[in-house]
Amino acid sequence: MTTVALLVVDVQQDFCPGGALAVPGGHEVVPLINALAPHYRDVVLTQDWHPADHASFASQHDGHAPFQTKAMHYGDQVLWPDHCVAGGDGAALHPDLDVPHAQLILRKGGHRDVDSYSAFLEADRVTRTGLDGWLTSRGIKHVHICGLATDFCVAWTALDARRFGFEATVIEDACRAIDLDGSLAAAWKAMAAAGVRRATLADILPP
Ligand code: VGL
Ligand code: ZN
Repeated sequence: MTTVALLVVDVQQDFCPGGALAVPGGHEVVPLINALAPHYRDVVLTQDWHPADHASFASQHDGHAPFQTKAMHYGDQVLWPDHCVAGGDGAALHPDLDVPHAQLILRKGGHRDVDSYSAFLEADRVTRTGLDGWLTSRGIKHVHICGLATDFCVAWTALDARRFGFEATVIEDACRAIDLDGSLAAAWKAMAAAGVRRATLADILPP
């Protein structure tokens, strides 16, 4: 599958049980991704990677609690518990993730005032991470996406993959969701409208 890259989104300690922003069952994707990744020549791992005073943290906004929404200069932002602080244990990849041939680890969300769910574009919808160029320069036309969380970073990455002209397929059983106020259903709806395809591991792995 030389023109298909695998994007492994945010399989980090803080998104797994015991972490600061634990996604239910988040750790369960690890063995599935370990089985999937050897089937791809090009694998990208992403890490949510925020400064300690990041604007997406509720702790930075007086009178706001985690999971409330606040209007920011770039649009509405869900405020999160402090998570994935650059260099901290919570930002580390899950220790059992075993993808030694991954050639790019892309860190996103490093600008204090703007979040970046997507691995392609920050939440201002203008600032690029450079992933589109990395993929294009390797001849990649299609991305398969897995990881955490389905309804935030996976979905935004899949939508932006389409925006940049890639085919995009979410491997749904290798993802887990936060599901905040219907966010999971909304994410699947938006992805379907944008032409993101859905697959399962069984569609991809040889029997
Ligand atoms: C994510 C919320 C905040 C994710 C990252 O990886 O889906 N969600 N930061
Ligand atoms: Zn984050």
